Amino acid sequence: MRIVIMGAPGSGKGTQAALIVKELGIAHVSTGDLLRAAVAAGTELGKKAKEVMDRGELVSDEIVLGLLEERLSNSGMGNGFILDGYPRNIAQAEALNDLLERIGQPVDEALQIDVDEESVVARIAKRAALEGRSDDTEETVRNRLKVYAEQTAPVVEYYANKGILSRVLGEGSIEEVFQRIKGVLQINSDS
Ligand code: B4P
Repeated sequence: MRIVIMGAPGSGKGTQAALIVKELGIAHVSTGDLLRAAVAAGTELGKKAKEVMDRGELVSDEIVLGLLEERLSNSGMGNGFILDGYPRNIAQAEALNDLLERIGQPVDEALQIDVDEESVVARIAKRAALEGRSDDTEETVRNRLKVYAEQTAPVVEYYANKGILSRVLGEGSIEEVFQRIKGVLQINSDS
């Protein structure tokens, strides 16, 4: 199964992607994690990315596509994958479509997690207190939400037009959201 998971910052996409990966035995490909790894490694790319991430903006399409191509060419993709945090604008959606067509592995499912802004702000404030991620400050989060509305929300329409979009309510506990996702993906872990 090849899945794209989408949602506003704090909607729970990284959290739910990790649970889906465990259930289906597919690979978890998070562009946010790939970027944070580059930042932690102190590479030139990481230094450039950190400045952009700390402002709550999107890192350049070219950099992110390069990281993604590298990751998808690694082993461990045999059972499929879930893309978490990519695509984040229409140009990335089109680049992804071309890339996956080229390797004969098109996306089967696009999953959008819907959460209202108040919940998102509260969740990220909690994570900021626990983890201290440098892009979780109130000002940056506000900008991330703005960038999401302007650039990422149209990607939902892109997958709706392809006929592969499902929407899931992201309110409630992590487990409740996961049960909804399992329903949509028709995962039956009791069988
Ligand atoms: P990401 O790493 O994708 O960060 P995110 O949008 O905050 O989502 P994340 O997956 O981490 O959080 P989640 O909602 O699961 O991106 C970070 C930055 O990297 C971007 O701003 C951008 O600069 C850059 N970037 C990444 N991909 C890019 C791309 N393709 N192009 C360009 N730039 C890119 O969870 C948030 C919190 O909520 C967690 O603490 C979690 O525990 C909690 N939570 C989850 N579900 C919950 C629930 N049901 N109830 C209560 N809390 C819940």
